[in-house]
Amino acid sequence: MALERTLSIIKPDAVGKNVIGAIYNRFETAGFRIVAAKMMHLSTEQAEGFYAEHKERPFFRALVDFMTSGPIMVQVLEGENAVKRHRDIMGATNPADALAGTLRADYAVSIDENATHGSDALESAAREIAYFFADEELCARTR
Ligand code: IDP
Repeated sequence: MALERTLSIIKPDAVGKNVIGAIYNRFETAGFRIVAAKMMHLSTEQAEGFYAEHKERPFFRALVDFMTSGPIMVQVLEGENAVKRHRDIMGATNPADALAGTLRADYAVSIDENATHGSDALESAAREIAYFFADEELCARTR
């Protein structure tokens, strides 16, 4: 297995529920190391840019409105097979389909407000990490 980095977002609904620490605990328990993190309140332009691949989808405007409705926590997780393992920890996009014990089963209420984001492939992880963090903001976790 390869050491990978993936982009994680705790979305406005989960930040509003005050479960940042609970979610970080899941990440650390799973063996991920957080190598960068920041709280942000996205502008409309930032949210539109991040989700540009979805701009023709019917839910795009609602998604941008939701993602700008409050602060988010953005972090880079590092670990073995991080992209896929983080997606497994999050659970299905629609919380109604998410397996018990996943973040979306525990913290999301609907497909529109589904608590977390995670990169879906190594290529998108690299692009999404660069969208939010400069190279020098990524910290080596060697201890
Ligand atoms: P993902 O977040 O599980 O990778 P994507 O298909 O990339 O799912 O969609 C991005 C986000 O857009 C989802 O997390 C969800 O918030 C929203 N979304 C996706 N599909 C729908 C839908 O059918 N209705 C409403 N919102 C959706």
